[in-house]
Amino acid sequence: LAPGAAMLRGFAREDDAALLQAIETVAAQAPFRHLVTPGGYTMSVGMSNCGKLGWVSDRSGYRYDPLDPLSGQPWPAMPACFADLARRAAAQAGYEGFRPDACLINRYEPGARLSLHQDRDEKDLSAPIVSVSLGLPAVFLFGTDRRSNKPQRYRLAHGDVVVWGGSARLAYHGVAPLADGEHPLLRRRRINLTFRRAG
Ligand code: MD6
Ligand code: FE
Repeated sequence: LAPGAAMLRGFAREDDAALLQAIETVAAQAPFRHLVTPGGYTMSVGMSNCGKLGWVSDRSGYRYDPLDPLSGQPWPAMPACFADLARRAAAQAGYEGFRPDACLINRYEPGARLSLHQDRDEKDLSAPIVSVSLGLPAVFLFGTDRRSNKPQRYRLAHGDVVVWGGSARLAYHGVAPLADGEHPLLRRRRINLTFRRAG
């Protein structure tokens, strides 16, 4: 993808059943919801979190919060199969010792998209981000650290993992509107897990 960023095709494939089971358990406690941006738009992507910290947005801004604002309770613990996969993927990409404390779970239905953004709410920008794609394929837009540069497009399919750090850490990126389709495990959905060291 770029210096500091690696594409691990199919890396999560053999864990898909365990991951989907764990996602269901998390979502039973912390349901997917459509957050509102500081600008007042409702996001088309449904979001939940697990781990010590969860990424949330509302009219007052973006932040990592130890509590789910819907329930007032801590986010569900990070399932062992999540943390283990993230650690192995990071190591494979050259980032040894990755211990994520936050996992954002994004759910896309046909038409849902994520506009170009930088991930810069994390305290320690030297840790990588590990991103796991499940279900319907998506077009991932990946630019540079300047919003005005036209992004490259990459197809992300079920089981693909992107590890992203170093000089790519502040690249602008997004997801094009999800095309409709039918996935054997996830039907008409895509789920993305992004693991971070946020605190
Ligand atoms: C997604 N991913 O693939 C959204 N951010 O659904 C992200 O926003 C992202 O995949 C930072 C690093 C990797 C990512
Ligand atoms: Fe991002």
